[in-house]
Amino acid sequence: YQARMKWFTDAKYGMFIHFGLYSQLGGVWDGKEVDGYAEWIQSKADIPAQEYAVLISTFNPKDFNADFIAETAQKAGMKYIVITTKHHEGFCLWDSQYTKFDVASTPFAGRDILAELSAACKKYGLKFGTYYSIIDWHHPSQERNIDGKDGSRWGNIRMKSGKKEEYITYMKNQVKELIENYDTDMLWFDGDWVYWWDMTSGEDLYQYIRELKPEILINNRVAKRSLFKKDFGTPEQEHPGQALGHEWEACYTMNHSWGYKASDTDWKDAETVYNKLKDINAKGGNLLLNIGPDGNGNVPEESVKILLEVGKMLNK
Ligand code: FUL
Repeated sequence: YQARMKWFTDAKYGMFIHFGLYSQLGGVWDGKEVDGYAEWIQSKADIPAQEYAVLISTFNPKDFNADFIAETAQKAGMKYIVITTKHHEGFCLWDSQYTKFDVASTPFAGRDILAELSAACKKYGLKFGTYYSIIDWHHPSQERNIDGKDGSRWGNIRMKSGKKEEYITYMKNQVKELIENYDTDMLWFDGDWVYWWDMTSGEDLYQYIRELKPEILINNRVAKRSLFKKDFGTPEQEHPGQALGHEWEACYTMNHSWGYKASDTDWKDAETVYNKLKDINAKGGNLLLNIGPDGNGNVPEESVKILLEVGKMLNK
């Protein structure tokens, strides 16, 4: 455990990238500003899945520049990058042979975002990680919670009876693609809170991945994060006030959304970010700091500025 964790504990600072179909919307649906995280817009605005899925016909982030992103991360003092390969919306950022709801079905087919980013990470000496959501608002195994019994709308989307095994096979096949085709160093799961995902499912998935790639790192959201401590904890938009008995990584946004949100210009300043990083590191944690490229693939200028300023402060 210690040996495979070494690069992570040494790293201290990494970049999170939230990128998906939602990036095109920038937090606006039907001409209206939608409250909350921009990557949650399908749930927040209660958009029917079929209507949302049309967004694949316009996904064309031609300005996406993996080299620029990795170079910026490196200049910022970051040592790894984690990108959302499939967020709750279910859209896959790579050409997966297990679904058509992927980048290969968009005008951007032909370019391989994950291959470009994985290669750029190698070029700049960064580790490469992949976020993968357990809940999936598009997969046919799951259905929208209409009566509200299991919680709020799409968020706690229901598993259809008898469909869980089929979905687990889908997840395992996809995770295998991420490992075999993109040489990912870390699997960053999310959505483990949903009622149908239990410890048994989480531990089984963890074991499956561990055997596929023994040295890979897996976050605690693969299972129930409050119970599961391996390989590292994932406090979100907050962090513990003291060292914990296990490894952890706090993730934070620079404004108030993970996915690109045009209206959200309330950025933390460089000093705030720097102090957060130092405080987290002093307590034994890593900081995973987010950027949300827009639908064209451009990283908001303000966030690039903050990253580079913090990088300069670290170099002093
Ligand atoms: C949360 C997700 O629901 C958010 O959209 C975001 O990805 C954050 C890092 O994790 O649980």
